[in-house]
Amino acid sequence: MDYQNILFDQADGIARITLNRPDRLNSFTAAMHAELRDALGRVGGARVLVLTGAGRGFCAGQDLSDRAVAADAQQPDLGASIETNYRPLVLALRALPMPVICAVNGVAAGAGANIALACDIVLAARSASFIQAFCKIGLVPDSGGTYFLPRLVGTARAMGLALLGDKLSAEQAEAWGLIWKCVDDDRLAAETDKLARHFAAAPTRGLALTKRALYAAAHNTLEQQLDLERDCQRELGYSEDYREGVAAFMEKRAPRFQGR
Ligand code: T3D
Repeated sequence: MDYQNILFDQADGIARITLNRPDRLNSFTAAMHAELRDALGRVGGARVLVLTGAGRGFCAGQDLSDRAVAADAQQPDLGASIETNYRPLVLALRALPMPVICAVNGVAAGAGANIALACDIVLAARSASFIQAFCKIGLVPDSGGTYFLPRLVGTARAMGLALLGDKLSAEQAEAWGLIWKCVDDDRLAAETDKLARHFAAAPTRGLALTKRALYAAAHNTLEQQLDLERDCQRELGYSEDYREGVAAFMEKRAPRFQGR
């Protein structure tokens, strides 16, 4: 598939997807969703995925010019749009068997904010911001917003963000625990690359199961979680990376993980 709305490349174990409609703050169209789905289907061989945006914004959510209709015209079925596009995107990001870094280079609004929160590690430029813009147009937070927000920042802050739709600065997002880290704008690319290279040389299967176990904790009992940890450890105990990690420790050298 030729990409018109995203950029995609993959090298040295690092896959990168850049939302690429900068004149519309990388807002989502059906075509961009289709390209994203295609690209996410191609990252299987990578050991880390980086998602970012081109230009001054990360993503302004749904392209609203696709939604403006005359007063007497039939309104679009937004449920169908969620079912076809946003829901599969969030689930695909969470299910990927490698860390997903979101480098939030500018404003992340509406579904753009929540797609960022669906990623495993969010780095944001200091000038970036997060806006639950849905309430301003009569919608609910989607793309997992009602799931991620209370879990990440608690109900009181989630309510304020979702009901008011105020701009949350990257610094405040870090202070509240909404994101991993806020970095100076001119450091975002370098910090993202450093993290991506770290993950590309890490024990990928261990990280994949760590991600799965931490997300499962949102709905599991302690007993279920202990069982899951046992099962993960059993599987990883037979991995080449575990053997290499222990050998490197004993030999007092840096490990060479192959992601197997
Ligand atoms: O519909 C469904 O399928 C259901 C799912 C919905 C999911 C959603 O995401 S709903 C929420 C949709 N998003 C929004 O409501 C956010 C709309 N955008 C904004 O509020 C502001 O643009 C921002 C706060 C994000 C940034 O503000 P600012 O002042 O930095 O930039 P700007 O001037 O508003 O935007 C720059 C250009 O991008 C501008 O175009 P122009 O005037 O230069 O020709 C603006 O119209 C365009 N743009 C920004 N966001 C969108 C957009 N165009 C279409 N759709 C957008 N979402």
